[in-house]
Amino acid sequence: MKQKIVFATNNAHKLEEVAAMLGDAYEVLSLRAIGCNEDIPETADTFAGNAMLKARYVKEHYGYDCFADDSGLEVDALGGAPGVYSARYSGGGSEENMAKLLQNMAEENERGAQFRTIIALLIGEDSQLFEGIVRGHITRERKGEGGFGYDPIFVPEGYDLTFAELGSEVKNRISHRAKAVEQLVVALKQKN
Ligand code: ITT
Repeated sequence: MKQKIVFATNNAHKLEEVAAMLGDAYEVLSLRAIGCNEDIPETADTFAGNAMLKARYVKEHYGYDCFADDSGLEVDALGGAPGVYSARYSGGGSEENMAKLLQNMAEENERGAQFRTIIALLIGEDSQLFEGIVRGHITRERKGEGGFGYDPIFVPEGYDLTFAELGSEVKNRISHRAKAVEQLVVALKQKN
């Protein structure tokens, strides 16, 4: 029988990526699937803090074992910004976020950056954190239609194409989220 686990996210792209990574052994339930339609507060100033807030909220209000992902893009030349504020960087959506980032980087030749995710897992009384990082660089213009968020302006190390151009098969193998989900799977297997 498939193991059911709740992923405390409102981001359909994250849900799709993680469900693909976890494969057939797991049924990943969305917040909507458990009747949670609230916007869970993300008031911490670290990925770990926010991931734990989201997971705890679901555990406390809905009683499910669950995991949550807090993630973002950290740009070296911007001192790690937008970081934990990646989703809210411009006050608009992904297009506006990318436009603001490209503008802030217009005069910058040092273009190193990384995506980072922290996954918080709550099972029973236990909590665990898993981290995944993928290094790369910021392009000068947006390229590709796949993925979500900042994918069209991020080229992972060892590739010449953006995550949006590489497509989900490659991204789901090498991304920050893939690295954290690998550890999540090990932990879920141990708990089972
Ligand atoms: P939940 O909090 O409901 O999970 P969210 O989109 O608000 O969804 P975050 O608070 O973790 O998620 O914000 C992460 C933002 O960082 C996300 O909106 C994207 O802009 C960016 N991001 C994270 N992972 C990404 C990825 O794999 N590719 C591109 N952008 C990503």
